[in-house]
Amino acid sequence: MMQDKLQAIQAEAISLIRAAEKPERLHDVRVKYLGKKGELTGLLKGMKDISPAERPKVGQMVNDTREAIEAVLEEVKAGMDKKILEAKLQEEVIDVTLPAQKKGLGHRHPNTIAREEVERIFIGMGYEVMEGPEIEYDLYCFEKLNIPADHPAKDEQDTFYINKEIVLRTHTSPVQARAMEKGKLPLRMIAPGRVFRSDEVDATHSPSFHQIEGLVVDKNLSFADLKGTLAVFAKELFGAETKTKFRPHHFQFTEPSAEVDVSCFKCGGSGCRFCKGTGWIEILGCGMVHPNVLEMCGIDSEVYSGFAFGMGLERIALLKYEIDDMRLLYENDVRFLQQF
Ligand code: 2NL
Repeated sequence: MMQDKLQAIQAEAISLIRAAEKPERLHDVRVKYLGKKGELTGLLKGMKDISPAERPKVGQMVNDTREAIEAVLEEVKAGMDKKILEAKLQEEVIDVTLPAQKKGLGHRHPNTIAREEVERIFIGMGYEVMEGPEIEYDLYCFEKLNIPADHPAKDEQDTFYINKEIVLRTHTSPVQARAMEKGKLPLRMIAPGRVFRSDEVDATHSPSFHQIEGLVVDKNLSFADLKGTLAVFAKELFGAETKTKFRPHHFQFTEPSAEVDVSCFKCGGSGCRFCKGTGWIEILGCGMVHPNVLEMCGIDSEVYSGFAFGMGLERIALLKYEIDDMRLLYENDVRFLQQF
């Protein structure tokens, strides 16, 4: 009787196990037959109705059945696990022969391209590139450049103060004042870098922009040397046909001073939309270094003279690459940057 019952349970359980399609079904079978409230456990609970002499034999039979079901469960489970793993490996296979995803390469900023171009030209003429602090002493930013505390020229540049003596530099001239003070002459240098003015942002202004200034100090330098140098620079930067024009101007640190125009590289000087019909485009300011500046930087102005010039890097970049709004230079939109 008991044996028949057990055999029926075993056959039923095994056929369910064989028919199972996923691990969850196997678990259901385990619970149904071997679990705490399962059928085999139920049989064991009924042992009290069996004569004590029979009990070990029946107990053994129940255990055998349990083990038989267990063995088939394990076997089928192992087969299922293997299949699941194989399917997963198949699905996640990586084709190492597929072409790699291209990494987006960076791009030089138009400001950087323009700065390196200007540097290249002056390095070719024997100039050294020098840098200095963006946070400067008032002394180097104004005083040593012949801009005294109460002078109206200082008003225009009287901008970001850290404290009474320290400012965000308003031009890169202090780099040059420091170089002169070092005393190694003759001096041929350019000073590129970030400068700060309290300007509102618009198409041609920003509170933080870049300058490149140049300075030469030597014996017997004249305005002719300045003119020749900048004429060569303009030809290199805008093309061999470029003409230069010097207009008298005033700067506090140079005397005499001039602003320099180049013939329009778009129309060659006949006048177009680009040069607003004038044929000329202003690119920089310059002059002979004021004797006061030389003296305040420890140079004997009776023995040495110097010339200097300064330009806005953004202005050069906007001109050269025909960009009509300076704000584009600061937005760092790659769709814009990639064009240069
Ligand atoms: C401009 C004009 C200029 C200078 C900068 C200079 C520097 C020293 C001595 C004398 Cl240490 N001069 N720099 C001279 C003339 C003009 O810049 O329009 N810049 C954007």
